[in-house]
Amino acid sequence: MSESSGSSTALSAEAVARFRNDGFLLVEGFFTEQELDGFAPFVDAAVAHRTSGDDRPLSEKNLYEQTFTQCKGLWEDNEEIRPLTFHPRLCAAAASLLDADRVRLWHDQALYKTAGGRKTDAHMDYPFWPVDEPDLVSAWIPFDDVRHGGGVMGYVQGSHRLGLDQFVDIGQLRGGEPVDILQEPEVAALPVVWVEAPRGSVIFHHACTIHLAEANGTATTRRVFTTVYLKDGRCRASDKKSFNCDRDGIRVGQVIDGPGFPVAWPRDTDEWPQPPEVRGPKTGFGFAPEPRP
Ligand SMILES: O=C(O)CCC(=O)C(=O)O
Repeated sequence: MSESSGSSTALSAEAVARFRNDGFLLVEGFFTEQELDGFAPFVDAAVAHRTSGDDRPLSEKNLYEQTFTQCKGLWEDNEEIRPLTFHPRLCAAAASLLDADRVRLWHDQALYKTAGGRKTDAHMDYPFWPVDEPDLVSAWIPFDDVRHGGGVMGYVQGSHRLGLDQFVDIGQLRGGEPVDILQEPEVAALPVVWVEAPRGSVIFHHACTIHLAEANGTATTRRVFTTVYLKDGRCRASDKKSFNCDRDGIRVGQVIDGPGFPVAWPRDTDEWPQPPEVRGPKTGFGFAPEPRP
């Protein structure tokens, strides 16, 4: 079952209620063909730029790198991507789902699962992020239809309400597969819902929803862009490494704001946010490199 985003309001009350119950929400027809035709080439170019010089075949990459190519902070060095990251209706939808008057960007990223890319291991996002409350929502935006066999996402329905905070470190797979959180008895009792996502759709998920993805058995890259929004007013909860918090000098207990966390909604100007002056290292996994020539 999916929501259609035909109206000018971001999401219906029924859709918001479904998200609160399930911990995820598929919204079909969120973006037009024209919008996606406009954005996708810029994200493709940004990923190509970030990964240029890395010619290793999949078999020579570590397990994590075989999952997907992750390029974070693309809005910072690609001004053409800002209208997607700060897309007003997307950000308004995030605010509705978070029941927030104001939301900030937590981060954006490309998650490109190349042909033959392995599954995304089941995990929840919140334990990665040093935020005092799990008031964050992700938007998963495919540039093409994502059908079974091609890296479809699965969500453990209602898992965001279990109160779990188990850290499944899918970023450190050098020692092999991580712990399988799906085997935890309270998780195993809940259904995994696989969600095929047509081009134009968005899948939202709560920061505590356990999610995973199939391997990509197709011959083409599963091109996905994601954004994560944070309810305004949340504080840094720990000194767990956070490039963005550290860059903006946000200490434990302080409110998370600053140039790395621009207000995404509501915005009182037509100008897109400007990136922080300090850029991160040029790595696929890291943050913004020097601007593209
Ligand atoms: O795209 C994927 O395979 C995983 C996505 C994910 O983990 C996320 O959006 O938080």
